[in-house]
Amino acid sequence: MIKSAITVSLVEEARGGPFVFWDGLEAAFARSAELGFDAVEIFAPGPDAVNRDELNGLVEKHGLSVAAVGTGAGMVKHKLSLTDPSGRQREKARQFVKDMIDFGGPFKAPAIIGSMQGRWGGDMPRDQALGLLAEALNELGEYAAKYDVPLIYEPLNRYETNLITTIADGVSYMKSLSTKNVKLLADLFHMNIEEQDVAAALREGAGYIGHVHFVDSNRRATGLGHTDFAPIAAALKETGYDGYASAEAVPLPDSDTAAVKTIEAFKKYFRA
Ligand code: LER
Ligand code: MN
Repeated sequence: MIKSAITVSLVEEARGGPFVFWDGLEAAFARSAELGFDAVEIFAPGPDAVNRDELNGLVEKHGLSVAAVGTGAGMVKHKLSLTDPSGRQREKARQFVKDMIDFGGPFKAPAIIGSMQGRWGGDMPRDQALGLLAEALNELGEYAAKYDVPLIYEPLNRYETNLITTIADGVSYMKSLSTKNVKLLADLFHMNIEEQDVAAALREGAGYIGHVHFVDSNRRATGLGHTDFAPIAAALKETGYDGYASAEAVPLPDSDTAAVKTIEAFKKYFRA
C-alpha cells in the first residue's frame, strides 16, 4: 500500500526550497502525526546533524517512520558532486553519501541522490559523467544493501541536471548498472516539466520506482497547481507501487496549509 510522507528541512542555506516544514524535527514530527502522515522525509545538513537517539525518540513517540534522507546538502553546503572532474572531490562526495546511508539505514530510510549527481560540461563529457555516476551508484547501491534499503536515484528537470531527466532514460540507466539495489525517484514536479505524459511514464517505470515526490505542477502542495492527479494515482496503484508519496513542496502559502492540502489529496487519491 502506498504510504504518505512529508518533508522537513534542517538546512538553513536551502531556505525557500521545496520542503514543507522548516522549524525543527520535533515540530515536524508532532504536526505530521496529528495530520495522519505515515512518515517524515528529512533534509539534513549532514550525517551528524541529527542526534540518533533523539530521532529514535521522535519516531517512537509519534508512531512515524523516516521515509528517506536527502543528500543534497553535500552539494548545497560543500559543493560536492559524484561527477566532479576532480577525483578527490568525487571521493568526498561518495563518502558524504555513505555517511548519509549510515544515518538513514538504521531507520530503514533510503538515501536520495538528487543534486549530488551533478551535471556534465566543460572538461567533463556526458558519457564520462554518466560512467562516473554509474560507478558511484553501483558502489553506493551495494553499500545501502547492508541496511536492506535501496539507494534512490532521482532524475531532475533540465534546469537542475543535464544527465538523466526522464523516467524512461532512468530505467535504461538502471538496467545498465551492475547493482540491482538502486531505484528511481519519480518527482512529479520534475516530471511535469520533462515528461510527455506523467502517468504513462510512471507505468513505464513500473518495478524501477522506489520513491515518489508528491507535489503539484508548480512545486506547491498537491491541489495548489494544475496537475491532474487521478491518472497519476491510478498508474501508481495499478503498477503495484508500494513506497511513499512524499510531499517535497514549497511551504506556500505556509507550511501548515501545504501539509493539510497534501494529506487531503493523499487521502482522496490513495485512501478513497
Ligand atoms: C530533490 O529531491 C529535488 O527534487 C531537487 O530538485 C532538489 O534540488
Ligand atoms: Mn525531488
